[in-house]
Order: sequence, then C-alpha cells, then structure tokens
Amino acid sequence: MSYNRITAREAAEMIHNGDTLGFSGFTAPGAPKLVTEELAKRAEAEHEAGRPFKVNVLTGASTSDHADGVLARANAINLRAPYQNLPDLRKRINAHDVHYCDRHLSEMAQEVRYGCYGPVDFAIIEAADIQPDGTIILGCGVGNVVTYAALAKKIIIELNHKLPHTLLGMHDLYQPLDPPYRREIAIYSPSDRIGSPVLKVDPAKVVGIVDTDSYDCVKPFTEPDEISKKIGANVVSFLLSEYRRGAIPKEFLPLQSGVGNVANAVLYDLGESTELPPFQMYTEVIQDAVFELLKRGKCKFASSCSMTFSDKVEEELFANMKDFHDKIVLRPAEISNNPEVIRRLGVIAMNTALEADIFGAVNSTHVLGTRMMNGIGGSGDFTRNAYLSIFSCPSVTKGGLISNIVPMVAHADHSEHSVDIIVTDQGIADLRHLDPVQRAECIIENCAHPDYRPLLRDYLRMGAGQTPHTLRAAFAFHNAFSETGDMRNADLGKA
Ligand code: 0RQ
Repeated sequence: MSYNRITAREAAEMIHNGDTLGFSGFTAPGAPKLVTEELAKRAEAEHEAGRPFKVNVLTGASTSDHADGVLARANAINLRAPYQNLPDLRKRINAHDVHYCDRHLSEMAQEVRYGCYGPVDFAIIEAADIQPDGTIILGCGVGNVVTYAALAKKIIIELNHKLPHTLLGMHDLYQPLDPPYRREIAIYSPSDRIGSPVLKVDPAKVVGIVDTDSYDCVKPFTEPDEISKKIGANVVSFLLSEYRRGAIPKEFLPLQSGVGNVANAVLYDLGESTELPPFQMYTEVIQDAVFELLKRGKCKFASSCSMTFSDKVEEELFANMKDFHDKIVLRPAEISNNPEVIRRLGVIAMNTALEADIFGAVNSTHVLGTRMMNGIGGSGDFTRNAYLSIFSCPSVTKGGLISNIVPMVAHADHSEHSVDIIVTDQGIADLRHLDPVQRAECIIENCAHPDYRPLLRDYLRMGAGQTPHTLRAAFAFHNAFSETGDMRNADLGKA
C-alpha cells in the first residue's frame, strides 16, 4: 500500500473555511505540527485578502504551539473542544474569538460519533510509521484519533521521522460499541490489552502523507519549589497513613496524577518512600517523573493516553524502547479515562485545584470565576469515579493576595460529593466521614493559610442550615480581590 506524498502546504490548501478537523494526540505528543503551521499561514493570507477563514478543531486534549498556538494567533479557530492549555488560545477564548467547549475528555469521542459536532471533514494524524498494509503506528499521544479517523471524510498523515518505528506495540487501540450495544471494557489490571497495536484506516480516505521531523518541545520540569515540596510530602503522608491502616490494600492501588509541578513533586516523593510498595498507574498523561520511577522499578506499569516527556527524556526512551514495551501502554482517551475502568481498578486520583471552598467544592478551570485557564480535562473523569479523589493546591497564590481556600468557589467543576481529600502546603483535610460544618472546620484549620483562617471562621459562623452558606457574603473574598487587589480585605458584613 502506498499513499501519495504531499507537502504541508498542499495539505493545508485542501482544507476549507468552516471545515471540522480532528487531530490525533493528547497534550503536545501525537498532535499534528506541520500542516497546522501551514494552515495558520493560509488563514492569515485569507484574512488579509478580506475573506473569512476559520476551522473547527477537535482534539484529544491540549496540543502544542505547532497547532493551537499558531492557529490561535492567526485567529483561525471557530470552535475548539475538548481541552486546551496555551496562553494565545486562552486569550482568544476569553475574548470570545473562539467558541470553546470545555468537555470531559472521556466523553468526547462518543459525542463526536453521535454527531454533536457535525461531520468530521479531515483527520490529521501524526504517525511514527506506516506499515506495508497501510495501517499506522501512532506517535506518543493517542487522544480520540480512532474515532476521528473512522469518521473523517479525508485523512492527512504527518509522518514524523523523529519517531522510531519501534513504537509499534506501545499502543492498545480500542473503540467501544455505542449504547445500547456496549459491552464491559475488559481491563482488569492497568497492563491488560484489549485492542489493536496499529491504527486501521480506510486507505481510500488518505489524501496524502506529509513528511516532518518536528519535536514536541515539551519543557523539562523545574526543581519543585518549597510549597510544591510541602504539598507533595503531605499527599504522601496521607497515602502512607491510609496504607498503614489497611484502607489501601498491600499491593497498593493504581494512581492517576494530573500535570504540573505539584503533581511531579508528589510522584517524586512517592518514589522516595521506602514503605510504599512499587505501584502501577492508570492515568491519562505520564511525565518525566514517571519515566524515572519506571526506570527504578518503583512504578511497575503505566497505562496512559500520552507520554508527555521532555525532549531529553523522549530521546532516552527512544534509545531504549525495548526496555519499556512491557511497562507502558498508550490508550484512546475514552479508555484511559473510562469511568467503568477507573471505578473497577480503584484508582487513586490526584489533581490540582485553582481554588477549593470550605465545604469541599473545587474550581479547576475559571480564574476568579470568569476567565478560562485551561479546562476540566480529565480531572472530572477521574475525580467522580476514583476510589480516592485528592485535590491539592497551595494555600495562597500571588504572594498571599489570593486565598485558594474561599467561602464558596466562584465556579464549580467538582462538587463536594466527589472530592474526598484536600491537601495544601498547610496540611490535609480528609472529608469523607464529615458533615458540611465539620468539613468546613477541617478545611479551615488544616488547609487554609493562617492569614485567612479568622475570616473563614467568621464566614462559617454567619450561616445556618445543613450547608451554612451566606449568599450575600459568599464571594466577599473575590470581590475584595477585584476591588482592592487583596482578598485579606474581604468585608463579610458589607458583601
Ligand atoms: O498564574 O500563570 O499568572 O502565574 O493560576 O497556577 O499554581 O501554576 O498551577 O500549573 O499546577 O495549574 C488547576 C490550572 C493548576 C491545572 C490548574 C493562578 C496562578 C498561576 C496557574 P500565573 P499554578 P498549575 C490532567 C488533569 C484542570 C485540568 C486537569 C489545570 C496560574 O492543574 O488546568 O486537572 N487543571 N487535568 O497564580 C486566581 C486562584 C488561583 C490563581 C492559581 N485561586 N485565583 N488565580 N492561580 N490559583 C491533565 C489533562 O487533563 C490533559
């Protein structure tokens, strides 16, 4: 089977204003790079000529500057789903230049199959290699590519020569039947395989192959700061106490870890613990810290949707692929984040909050309640279905001007019914056996920064009922920040 070779520019020329594109990948790895850059140039030229040019972009999660970044700067995106994390796109979203649909990642593929986003015109797929029978070996991120490839009218392949063909065997591609025909997803352990190692596509839909050799350009982590280290140590001490009292079985339970420096610090500390046994991960993203744990045997196996490694770590992986084939599997997002599997495996979910309120609700997405930061990503998929759902964040932000523990979250992504544990640099609040007032006392005394505890105690005393909010004062902290630039000026009486 041989597909046509085309240039990125020729590929971009095939795409029309208003088309819907489905990208492979999840975070930077696996996302297209070259065709999107040419598409951005094309959009700019069309705009200069006074013609409209915008496309709808469906992905697995965030992409990279090669895709979301260039397209956002060119104002070439009409609709974007289900997740993003780049500053230029964030600006467009908050200015309403882009219609952003912030969706649970596990549900996206089925929503597209059910036609919620209309027809998919093009799937743009990053490949490590193409087999003689026309099947595709994917790159380091999967996302929703199985669905996009199946639904798209046309397929463009970006063949990335930086990716080794030895990636063959890392993927497990499976698309469940849609209800009412769906059967159980037969994953009983993170390492179980249920699908195909290669992506099968209809060769008649492939309009061309574009050759590339671009890196993902994932930045390595900076050394965790003191606050991240304290949060990491608190999470580990909580997990250890649960392990010692037998609430986590002796084999341990699979971990999910969000992205960022705090998540990295937690994994680092887990790796250092001599008391915890080697563990497995059932997660959506694995980062540099997990690679180190896999090498040391502290992490025995990682099931993920993407390997979001820095370029240096990626090079090391590619040079030693044979050592990792039995340690990592890459799955589509609707399987890596699948509620059925997460609940069955008893996953311990660890995600980051922007702010939490004294009753345990969490805001992961909207800065001060209105401005989109990134999106809910997979945090909802895991939080609602995990055995233990942990959220962590620093107790304060911006040098203490913002308290991340507030009377009421200004936007609710995760309700108090789903959040089990809150951890800050100050300490740990285990909310599982507590009523709302007890939860509030526990969060204020253990997690809030001492500067904010008196205000939060006053707020709690003001209210009545099962969950004693005082609605006229619930956003006093946020109002104080908007008006004075410092939440410590909150006036509960005036609010
Ligand atoms: O602002 O950029 O101006 O410095 O928010 O905060 O502390 O750097 O946090 O990078 O760990 O991200 C929740 C956004 C945390 C992320 C969130 C300001 C703060 C800073 C970022 P600056 P930090 P992190 C796995 C699971 C949702 C998706 C998810 C996220 C900036 O973890 O997107 O979990 N989660 N996915 O100063 C106002 C507050 C603030 C605040 C922090 N209370 N009010 N601003 N900031 N707290 C991945 C996938 O799904 C693929």
